[in-house]
Amino acid sequence: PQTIYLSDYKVPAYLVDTVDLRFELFEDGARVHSTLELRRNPDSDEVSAPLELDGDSLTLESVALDGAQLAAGDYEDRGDQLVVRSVPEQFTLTVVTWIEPQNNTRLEGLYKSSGMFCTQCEAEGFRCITFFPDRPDVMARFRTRIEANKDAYPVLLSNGNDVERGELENGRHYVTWEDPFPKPCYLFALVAGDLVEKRDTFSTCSGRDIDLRMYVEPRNAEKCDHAMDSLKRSMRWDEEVYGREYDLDIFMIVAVDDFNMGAMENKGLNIFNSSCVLASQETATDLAFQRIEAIVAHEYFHNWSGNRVTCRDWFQLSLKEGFTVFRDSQFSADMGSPTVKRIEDVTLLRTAQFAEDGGPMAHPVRPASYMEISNFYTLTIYEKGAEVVRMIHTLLGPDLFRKGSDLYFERHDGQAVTTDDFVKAMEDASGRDLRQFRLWYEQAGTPVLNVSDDYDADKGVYRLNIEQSIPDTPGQTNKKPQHIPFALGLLGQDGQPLPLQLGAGEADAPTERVLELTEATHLFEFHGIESRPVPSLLRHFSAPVRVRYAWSREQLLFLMSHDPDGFNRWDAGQRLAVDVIQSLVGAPDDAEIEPRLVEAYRKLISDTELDQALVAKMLQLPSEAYLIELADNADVPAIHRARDAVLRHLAGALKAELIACYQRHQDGGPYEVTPEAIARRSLRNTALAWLLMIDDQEGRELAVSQLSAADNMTDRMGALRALVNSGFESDRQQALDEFYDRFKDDPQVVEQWFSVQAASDQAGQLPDIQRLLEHPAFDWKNPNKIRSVVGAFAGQNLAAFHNPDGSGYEFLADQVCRLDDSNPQIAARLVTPLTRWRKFAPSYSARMKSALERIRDKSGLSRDVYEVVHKSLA
Ligand code: DPP
Ligand code: ZN
Repeated sequence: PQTIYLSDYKVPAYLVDTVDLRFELFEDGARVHSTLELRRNPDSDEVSAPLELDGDSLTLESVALDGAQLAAGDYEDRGDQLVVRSVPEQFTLTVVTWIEPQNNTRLEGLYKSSGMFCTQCEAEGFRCITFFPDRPDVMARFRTRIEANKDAYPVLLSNGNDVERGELENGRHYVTWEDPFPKPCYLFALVAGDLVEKRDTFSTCSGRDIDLRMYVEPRNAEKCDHAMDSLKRSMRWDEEVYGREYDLDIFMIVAVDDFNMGAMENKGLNIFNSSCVLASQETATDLAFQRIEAIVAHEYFHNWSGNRVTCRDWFQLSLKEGFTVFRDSQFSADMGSPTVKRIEDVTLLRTAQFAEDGGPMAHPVRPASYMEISNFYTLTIYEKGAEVVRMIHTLLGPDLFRKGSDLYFERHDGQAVTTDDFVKAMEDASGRDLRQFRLWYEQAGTPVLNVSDDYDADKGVYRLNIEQSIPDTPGQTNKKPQHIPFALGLLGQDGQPLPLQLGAGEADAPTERVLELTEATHLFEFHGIESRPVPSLLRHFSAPVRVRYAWSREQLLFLMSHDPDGFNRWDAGQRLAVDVIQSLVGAPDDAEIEPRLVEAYRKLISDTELDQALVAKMLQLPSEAYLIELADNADVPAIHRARDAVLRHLAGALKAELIACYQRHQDGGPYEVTPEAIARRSLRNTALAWLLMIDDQEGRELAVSQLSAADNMTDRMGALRALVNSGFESDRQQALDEFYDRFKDDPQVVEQWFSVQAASDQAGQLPDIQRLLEHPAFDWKNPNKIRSVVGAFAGQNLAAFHNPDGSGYEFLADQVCRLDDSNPQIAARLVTPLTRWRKFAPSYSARMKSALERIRDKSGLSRDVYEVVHKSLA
């Protein structure tokens, strides 16, 4: 496969003004009539370039230029391109293609999912529908007529407004849609199916009424309310916080079961993976409720950050994704607890994005090259990209940031632009110089800050020395220092925040500052400090960096109970737990476990003053994945044993407190999805999980009765998970069987049922996983099922996946090879755990490498998997 470089970017040779599409949908295929109004791009210097349109898996039926059919010699069908050598300055091209949505297992372009037709065009799916300049900087106005059998497909949807509908012969009908906003073809969407409609309205800030509609399969009719409410909250929030009003008169959301991604922001017609939009108290956990709210918001926010202003090319993907993730995370913070949301975001970033940034697929937020763009929908583009925008927000402050975003939207509305244009707007609106800051977009790798300090009691001066370095990543060495906002505070011995005087005698010094690091080393002196302070570093995780500082356990315990920054309180607890667990890896079974950790947790569990949502987060031990990320030469089974030993020790020592906590948080009232209620359920289910870790009889009884009494999925799943992970084998099996029996007709719940087993070290050993793959509810064509079994096993059941005999690796390689032919995007994602082979102890890493080599040697490997495997082995 070919590598595509950012430095080769050229403006398109031809522009498309309008696209007129007519879809004839049948059971054995679809005929697509496309009429394009094209003209040469005056900004292109390729004055005599032939017209080249992208295509993929298309059967070409005819081509006409300005109404005259072209003869075979007048054009060339190269399969992946349709080339017309000589065309006038301005012309109409009509292309008819035949496609087979019913056989489309890649789920790119037009395909069928549970009997309905739907599309996924980002990034390069539109070329699987018709020949077209499939690049985001070609923006056109679309008109789409859909024709299908009326009984089977009563609902026919596309982008924009429905302008015409009517009956056709043979029981067929049609609807025509017109989208007044020019858009790139990746935002095109079409849906045809037998769907029920849920309606609502939203009044915008300027008083326009927007028609909101959700389309779902009839069995899901009762699972739309949460998404609809989330949509209205998002629309209001975007008006209030960013001054962005919705533009069309109608906004539609469709749920489909088979979907490669989470959701897609097609103009006026968002298409969602069912698992990211459908929810009811009975079937969705609190986590799912929160995820749905965030994803609905994310896709809605794209209407401005993505659709009105889009990307010039796919190297700029983070322009829309980083900014939109930042926006949705601000929104979620406003809807719930900002501290808890920050903890969740940082957990994901530090566990998974840092791992990506330290691995063979490391790439900058704005990559310089790729083979297959689908492989670049990554944590770096999304999550690190959002952190980069957050740092601009921190450096500018909220008011100047808002000025900058206003300028960005005003200046670039209707354009396809670059990350540089975004930064430029922020610079122009604020007057700040962000030249050095731009390195965040260009340099890959997670910066490391080595922090050391000393205290001069005679002078009352506390010195902080900060050294910055950025590790090498594939293709990048000797990196330049980046511009890093570093928020900090200092705590006095009594736990009080100290004024941070950078000059001696500075009056009214603040107790928190954002230091700006721009050099390889900095020395900061804080004056008027009367005794050695405890530093609270990188508050709110003000930059996506690793901080190394020799914290003592005393300091961490102190921060855990005194830091006014809730995020850093949590972080101190995590660091302490990491330190304790790390010291036990490979230690004898009877090694002593830090008694102060037990006391700290005892205090936490019984703390009814502190925000209970924060307590719930603080009680979660660092995950195995995070411990692996922090380790060199990781021995996963040893890490797993050490973490388990700590968990069991805590559970044993704190049994009385856990039971009291469980009882204190028994919910009397009706089910609610508020931050307080979510925290209560989370605390109760954590207590239960811990009790079952030590096979406690009382815990077992609580779990069994919670399972039968629960009126919501969070509690049901909490009890089921606790039993599945316990040693009570017969309860486990009975609970799983009854659960399945009750929910077998609900795919979203069956997915949870699969993953609770696949992720469990008790119920998810390799033979169990093999059995799940044979289960009648498993479906190789459905990405969610694959993720909930194969993905959960390799990504969450880490000790089983890293079985020393290498069987987990071979299993994953088999599944990747099997999927490579049918759905390469999903296959390439599944490879991820193997790509990290260099992280692990030699005997593991050799086996991982050989599994990768086996995938590499498969014949007819897709471009998607090829890129990931070759880069990982390089
Ligand atoms: N653009 C989508 C999203 O992230 C991904 N398909 O919302
Ligand atoms: Zn997005």
